[in-house]
Amino acid sequence: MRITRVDLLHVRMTLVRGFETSSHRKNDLNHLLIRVHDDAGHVGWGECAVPTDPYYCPETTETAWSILRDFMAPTVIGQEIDSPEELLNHFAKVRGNNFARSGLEMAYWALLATVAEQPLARMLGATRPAITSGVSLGIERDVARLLDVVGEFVAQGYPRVKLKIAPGWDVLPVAAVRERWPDLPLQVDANSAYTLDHLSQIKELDRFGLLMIEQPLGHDDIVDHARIQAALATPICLDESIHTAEDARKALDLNAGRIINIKTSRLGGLLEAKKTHDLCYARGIPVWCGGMHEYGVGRAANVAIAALPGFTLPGDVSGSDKYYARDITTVPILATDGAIPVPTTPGLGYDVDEEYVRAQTVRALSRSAGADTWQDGDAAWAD
Ligand code: OSB
Ligand code: MG
Repeated sequence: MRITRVDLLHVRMTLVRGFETSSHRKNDLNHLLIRVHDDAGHVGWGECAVPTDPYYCPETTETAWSILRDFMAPTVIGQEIDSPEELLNHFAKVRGNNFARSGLEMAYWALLATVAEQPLARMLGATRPAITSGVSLGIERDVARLLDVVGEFVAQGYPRVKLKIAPGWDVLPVAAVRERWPDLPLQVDANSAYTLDHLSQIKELDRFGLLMIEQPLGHDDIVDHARIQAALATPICLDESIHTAEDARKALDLNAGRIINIKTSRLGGLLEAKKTHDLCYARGIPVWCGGMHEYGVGRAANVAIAALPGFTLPGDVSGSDKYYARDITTVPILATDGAIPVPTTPGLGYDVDEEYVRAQTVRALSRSAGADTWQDGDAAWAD
C-alpha cells in the first residue's frame, strides 16, 4: 500500500490517580498519536506512549515529536510499503528513539490489519481469547493508604498486583500487603533505584514469595543484575535494560534475570516485541506485557500482543478506567474479573473517538505525499 499522509498529534490526558515511582510523580501525560493514511482512504492509528520527562528512558514528548517529524515520518510518506519490516527499513538509520519508532510502526500495523480485514492480534500470531490483566500501583504517602488502594483493585477482581518500590519504601509496604493478602500474586518494580550496595535490603524481599523483582539496578545494566539474580531466590525481571530481542538474548545468556517485561514502546514496536516474545518462548522464559499508561490506542495494541502464547504472566495492561475518566476510544477497554477480551474485529479492534482526541490535542501536524513541509493545525483533521 502507498502511504499518502501522516498526522502527528500531541495529546494530553490527566490520570485518575497521580502515579509515583522511585524517580518522580506524575499526573498528566503527553503521548503522541500518529495516524497514517493509504491511497485507498484507510487509516491506522498508533500511539507513542513516551514519558514527558527523561526519567524512565532518555526520550521525552519533545524528542519523540521532533524525531518523528524530522527523521521518521518523512521517510515513509509517499512510499509504497507492504510490510512492517519494510516500513522500519525506511528509517533504520535512526539510532535508538524506540518510543518514537514504535508509535509510527503501530500506526502502520493498525493500517495493515484494517486493509487485510483481520484483527491485529491474529496478524501478530496471537492465540488467546482474553488476556489476564494486573495492576501497577505507585508509591503512596503511607502504608495505610497503600493498603486501601490495593484493596480497591483486589475488590475489582485484578488477580495480580505490582507495587512500586524505592529505598525507604520497600520491605515495610511489601510486608504489610503480604500480611493482609497472604496468597495474592504480588511483585515489585524498583525502576533502577538500587545498586549492588543495597544487596542485603533486596535479599530481605526474598521472604515474601514475590512473583518477581523488576529492574532493581541500573537502567543500562545487565551485568550486575546477573550478580543480584545469583544471590536471590526471587526471579529478577528486566524492563528498562531491554531495547531489542538481542538485548533479551544477551541478558538471558548472562542469567541477568528469569523473566522479561515486554513493552512495545521500549522495544521500538510490535515486530521487535514479537521477536522478543518468540525468543523467550523458545527458551521457556515467561514474559508479560508492561505498560506506559497507554491511552486506548496503545492499550489496544498491548492487548493484541499480550494474546501471544508466551505471555503466561499477568501484565500491567489494566482497564482504561484505572487510568482515565474518559479514554480516547469510543468504547473503553475494560477488565472484568481481571480479564480483557481480545477483539476479533479487524484492525485495532477499538475505534478512536476523534472528537475527544481533538479536544485533548495540544498541537497537530499533517504532511501529505508530494508536500515538502508539514502543515500546522487543521490539516490533521481533514478527511
Ligand atoms: O516501570 O513499568 C514501569 C509506568 C510508567 C513508566 C514505567 C513503568 C510504569 C508502570 C505502569 O509500571 C504500568 C501501567 O499500568 O501502564
Ligand atoms: Mg518497570
